[in-house]
Amino acid sequence: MKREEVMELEEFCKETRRLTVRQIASLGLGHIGGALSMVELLGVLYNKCMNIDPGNPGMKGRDRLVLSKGHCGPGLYTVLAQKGYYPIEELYTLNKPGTILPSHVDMLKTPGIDMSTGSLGQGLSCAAGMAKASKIVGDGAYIYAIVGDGECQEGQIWEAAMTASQYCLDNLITFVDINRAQCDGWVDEIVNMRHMKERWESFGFFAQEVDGHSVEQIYEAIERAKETKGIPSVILLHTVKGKGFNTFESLGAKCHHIPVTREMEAQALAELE
Ligand SMILES: Cc1ncc(C[n+]2csc(CCOP(=O)(O)OP(=O)(O)O)c2C)c(N)n1
Ligand SMILES: [Mg+2]
Repeated sequence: MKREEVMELEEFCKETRRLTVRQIASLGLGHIGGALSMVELLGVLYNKCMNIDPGNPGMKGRDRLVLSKGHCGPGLYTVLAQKGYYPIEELYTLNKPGTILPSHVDMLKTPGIDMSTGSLGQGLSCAAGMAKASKIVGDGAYIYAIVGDGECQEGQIWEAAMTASQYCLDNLITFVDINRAQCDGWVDEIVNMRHMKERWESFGFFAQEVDGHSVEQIYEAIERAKETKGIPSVILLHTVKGKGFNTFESLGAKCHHIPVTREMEAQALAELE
């Protein structure tokens, strides 16, 4: 990737972070930690990888993203607004009566959302089904799925992995956001998910590990995944919950679903100036 492209993407991500904080502060609370840890991934997907048309969200043969960790919807809503699926102002209606942006993603409410999620563990099965369907119709689409590291404690993730492997779904690219924290603490201390690469490999995946805040590393890993034929891919992203703001990063494992007051918003945004 050229230096200018990297800088452009990093600028896009900075704006995603600003708008995500503003959005969640407009409601007063939300899942900010896991929304901010996946910003670079979304920036790369929506600017460099996905075959989509914001003017025609239902375009036939489009690539699809399943945000299996559906509680992080606000991060994705920001990127969809930046890409023109709806006006930026919509972000400030987050989870309010009549909104098109509920706290967890809903394909019946939001243009650009292709699967409703929120009950952890289920999204990867949906994505595997979509990837199989795409193979049947032969539309050449890629299906991307984002799962949390805590979410990987759900047995259904591994059922989906077995299915993806069985059906040789090389058009399915799964990302695990390894921000090391879940709802109530550190993943390692609750049910550890160590040896993640080996686990996915043993389920028949091509597994890669990258710095989840490096747009270059993410892009290159996606390119390698696309070149790998006959088996599904997983990209393990090492990330930080609340990334980008000391106000949130410093909360450590407590940076999950938290109050975001106007004072916290001002403090955080001042950090990005
Ligand atoms: C089946 C299910 N059980 C519990 C929850 C409540 N819950 C919401 S977020 C969360 C923690 C998720 O942690 P992780 O997957 O690591 O996501 P991230 O750190 O990226 O926010 C839990 C337990 C849920 N949404 N679904
Ligand atoms: Mg996590």
